Amino acid sequence: MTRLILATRNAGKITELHAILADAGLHHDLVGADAYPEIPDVKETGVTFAENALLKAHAMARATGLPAVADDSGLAVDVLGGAPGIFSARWSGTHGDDAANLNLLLAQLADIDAPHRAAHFACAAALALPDGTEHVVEGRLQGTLRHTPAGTNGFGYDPILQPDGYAVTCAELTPAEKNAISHRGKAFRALVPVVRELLG
Ligand code: ITT
Repeated sequence: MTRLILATRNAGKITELHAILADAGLHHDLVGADAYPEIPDVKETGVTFAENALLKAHAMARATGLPAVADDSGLAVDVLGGAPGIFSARWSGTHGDDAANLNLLLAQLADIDAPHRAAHFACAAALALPDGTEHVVEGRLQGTLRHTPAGTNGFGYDPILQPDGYAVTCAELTPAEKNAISHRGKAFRALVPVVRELLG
């Protein structure tokens, strides 16, 4: 079975990616970046989700000699001109502090009423092979930001993003319900045929 590295150390993403890729019929040996603790994190120097996803996938493919997929994702808020965007994981200054990031964003938007609270999750899904072959696709989930968090599922900004057409937040959806409509689900389902074509 071909090994495919999931080039991320974000536990929330890894859980979702296992489910999304298995549901899409990809039966490769999926291994998270945590299996390679000696490989340093790549600096996210790109200015788009696609650039950063490719950076992460190429770094892992080069270091392991194995094909790798990576996810770069975030929350883009209309009234903030698309921020936090690629800075979503480090918005409060501490990388990966989900609670601090969410609370800072809520404080910044405290005076903004519902009609102006549109936002979307974005995800770039990249595949890189050790020979430099690459492919990247993107997915989005459009919604509105709540004033107070609700729900305990998921991770990151899930408790405050209410998808359009739903009365609950992403953190109140089951994992399967979120994966069916999410930015990550859309992007990685679009990447699966490319993985199959290149890896068999
Ligand atoms: P890796 O680089 O190791 O993959 P990371 O957490 O640093 O992990 P990103 O740079 O792509 O990943 O940042 C993604 C951030 O965007 C994440 O920390 C969340 O705050 C937010 N985010 C992305 N997808 C999300 C989702 O499905 N639900 C909630 N928040 C999400």
